[in-house]
Amino acid sequence: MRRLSVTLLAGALLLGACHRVADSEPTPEGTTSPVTTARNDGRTLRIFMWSDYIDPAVVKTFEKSHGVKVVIDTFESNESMLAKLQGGGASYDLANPSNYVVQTMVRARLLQPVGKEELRNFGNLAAGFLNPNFDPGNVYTIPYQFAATGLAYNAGRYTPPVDSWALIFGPDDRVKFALLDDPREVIGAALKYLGYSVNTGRVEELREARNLLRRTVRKKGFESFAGGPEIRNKLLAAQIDLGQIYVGDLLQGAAEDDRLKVFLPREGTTISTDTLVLLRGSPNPGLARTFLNYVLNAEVSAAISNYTYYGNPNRAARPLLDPLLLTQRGAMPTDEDFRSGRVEFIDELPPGTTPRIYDRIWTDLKSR
Ligand code: SPD
Repeated sequence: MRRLSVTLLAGALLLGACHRVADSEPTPEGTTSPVTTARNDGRTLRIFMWSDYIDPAVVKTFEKSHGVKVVIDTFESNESMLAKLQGGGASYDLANPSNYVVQTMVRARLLQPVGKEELRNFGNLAAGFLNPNFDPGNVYTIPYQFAATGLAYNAGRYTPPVDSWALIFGPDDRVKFALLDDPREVIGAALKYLGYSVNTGRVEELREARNLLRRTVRKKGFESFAGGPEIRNKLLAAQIDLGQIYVGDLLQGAAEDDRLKVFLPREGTTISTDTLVLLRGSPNPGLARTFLNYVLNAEVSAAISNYTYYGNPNRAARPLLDPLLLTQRGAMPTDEDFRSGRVEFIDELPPGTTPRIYDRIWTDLKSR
């Protein structure tokens, strides 16, 4: 069931102006293309996206139908994405930030309105994903996909005795583990283990989390900080016992090897919604909006999630989704998880000292 046929898509496409362009191979995902100059020829769409986050067949279909080339460069954390965009030198049309950095991007004047009125398929979105607190009125974002973050293992190598972050943060030093190379996820996991909010601004709680994390990365079993797909690959290769991972990334691996398992630790965990945004410096905003409308199409949206195993915000896509996505093998948070605060959305930290404390904790950990 890993790949929903993209032939479904053919009838769904807007067959717009068909320029003939794609005479060179698309840049493979997982790399950063060397070309950073803007090409405002209306025929090249450049997207900066989380890795392993789109069905390549969907991209190919768009290229063919529109006679354009789509170049996808990838990143592994919001912070690295922001650093690249704020550093200039890269010209993308679309980017893929999580909810909690959207307002940072607005304040940095990196975004322009997506123009939802022009997106015919905008109405396909489920009401719960409209008008979010991080973007009132959906001026700058469309919701793309979402998932909680869990702990994963390869049952062929290791079976966890408990469903707890204690496997990593507790005193046992025999377990070999990797953590996400993602500050809010790592600090958030420590905060949840300690019984605090993932968005806390309390200095005492953050100090406790920092001390716990310092001890954790000094453990013999700590293997590395890595991106989600890299952690999946380490689990597939049985190189580690446990990995902190975005659930969708793990399920992509479980489709290849059903010994890969994931759970949401009992103390609770993080969740975020990833969005698509139109960058202010977009060389091809018209083509970018055509692509946004394309991914909002029910068949396209379902094909993307059926490939990536991430949660899907598109109401019209729901009947076409692999039923597995509705439960993510027990790793989809329930209403009760949200009500009780067990699973918490990562929110933007209020400007001021708190973001600097998180930054300092992260720099401290990474330098050890
Ligand atoms: N490989 C896709 C990863 C998607 C990650 N979602 C957001 C996590 C925010 N910390």
